Amino acid sequence: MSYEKHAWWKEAVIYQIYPRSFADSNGDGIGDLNGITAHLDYLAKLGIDVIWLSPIYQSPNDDNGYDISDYRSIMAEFGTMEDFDRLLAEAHRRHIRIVMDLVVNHTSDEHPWFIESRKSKDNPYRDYYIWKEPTETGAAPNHWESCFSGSAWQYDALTGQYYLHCFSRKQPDLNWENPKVREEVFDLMDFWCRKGIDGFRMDVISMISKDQSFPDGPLNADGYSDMFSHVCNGPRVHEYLQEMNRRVLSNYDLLTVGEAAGVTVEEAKKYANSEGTELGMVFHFEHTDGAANSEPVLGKWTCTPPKLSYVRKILNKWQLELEGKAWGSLYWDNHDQPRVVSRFGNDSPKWRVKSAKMLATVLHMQKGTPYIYQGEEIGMTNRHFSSIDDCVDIEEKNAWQQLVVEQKLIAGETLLKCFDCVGRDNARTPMQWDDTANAGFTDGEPWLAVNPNYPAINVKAALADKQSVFYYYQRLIELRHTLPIVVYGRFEPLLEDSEEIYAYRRILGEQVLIVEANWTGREVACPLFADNSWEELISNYEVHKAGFLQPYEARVVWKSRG
Ligand code: TEU
Ligand code: CA
Repeated sequence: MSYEKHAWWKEAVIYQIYPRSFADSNGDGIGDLNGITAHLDYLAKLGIDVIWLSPIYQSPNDDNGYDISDYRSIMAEFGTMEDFDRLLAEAHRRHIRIVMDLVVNHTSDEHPWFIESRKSKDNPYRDYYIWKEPTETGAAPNHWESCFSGSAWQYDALTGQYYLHCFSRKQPDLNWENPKVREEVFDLMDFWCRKGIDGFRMDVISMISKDQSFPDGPLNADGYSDMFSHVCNGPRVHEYLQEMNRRVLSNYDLLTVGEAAGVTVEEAKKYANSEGTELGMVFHFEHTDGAANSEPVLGKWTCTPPKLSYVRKILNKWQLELEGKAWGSLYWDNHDQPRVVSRFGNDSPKWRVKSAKMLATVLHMQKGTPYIYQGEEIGMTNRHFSSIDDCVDIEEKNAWQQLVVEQKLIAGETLLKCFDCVGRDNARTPMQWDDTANAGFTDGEPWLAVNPNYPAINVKAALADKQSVFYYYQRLIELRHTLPIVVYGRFEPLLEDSEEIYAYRRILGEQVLIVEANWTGREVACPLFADNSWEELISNYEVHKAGFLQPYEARVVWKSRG
């Protein structure tokens, strides 16, 4: 049976670890590398093939490691390079690969390159970053808004210029137009490849080429203009990635996934093209950015869960458009997203397990490489924020300062409710290992409060319950490892107008696999696509009702047409 071009990462299931919140081995309340090593057997039991580590490099942690001050050393709080070498060796011994998070759109302002760059206009490192003169009135070069609120430009009095930071002011953007910057990046990538890592997740890689005219645009109600169309998928981004591929990636057998803010399907066909001249795959954000907010100034801050038709239209489009042209990634959760069972499912005690399994089925039976975020496999949920003091994420704190305190564009309790629904801290509460103090995450004081529902939702309870979300994910992973149709089968949508059922077919040669999932908490009539001759592969119900799907019921059946 001929499949498209084989690659190990097309058949793999990836598990993302946010090290700060995974497991603390030394009682300082902060997760660390030795904590991960101590839990590798758990991940081997789940059956995952790859661990994607969120950044573990030296960082002042303005953005929890996404602000790097030394790419070649391990963050002191996470451990030492010896701890990393041990983690890598222990993971490989269990046939688990390690993918690092490459953050090279920007560095920390405490990186030696930036410390030099800001010293003078003629410093050799000046052009490692993006510096511009003020306007005649002394204002910033344009009205671009940072992803973390406020101006994307920071004035530096020492040399009387502004520098660009698409994220926090402590995350100055690197100037990729400068061939020396590209050289430095390729060199640090090679350093980690020579250590034996197995790939990179590339942070906001779609933003490394900016429109060099830095054009301004119409102002939003908050007085700033959107920068995304001028910094995403820029004029030289594919040139840079093809150079990166030639200089580094093509020398190793790596998984590469680009976190591509603003990527469209058309652009994805370039970033993740089947000829392998750039990256293996990309993350898009169309389904997680959610329905556009009715209040533009609120941007992502909303509590309205996207309707099934909205989510299905997007996921089906990506399935159909990439077919045979590029490889895709599949995810609901990561360290920037709310917990999927709270955002798209139902995290009430009655329906949490059923809806978590339904969501997992919808995603993991699709074509592409699936990503599981720590805790998703046991159905961890969002937590409740009772005050802004509960929040530690820079994106949330800056939004509060601008929208509530300075501009008074939204009431505090309204924005706090939005943090409950979509704030990034939801994904960063410590991993819930058992029902002992702090969910077994630490013997110390956790850096971020543990979700109070940990006594009921934790790994120990999940491993003791054969009907848990954990064993359901384990079975989904096993299906992907054993049935080529799950990896390589062509995707065909079904019931595209339903607001209740997500259904689709996968076809490989004579084999057909059908997925039916009730997205709602109500029993719904479901035209069966399969008679009793079909074999059931997995379901979150043991007993079915012919012609109906029970609340949040998901079923996968298959047969060979031969
Ligand atoms: O995220 C980039 C990005 O687009 C996110 O800021 C996302 O838009 C937002 O958080 C969700 O609404 C990457 C990292 O994943 C994120 O953790 C970092 O804060 C950011 O880049 C800067 O490095
Ligand atoms: Ca620790």
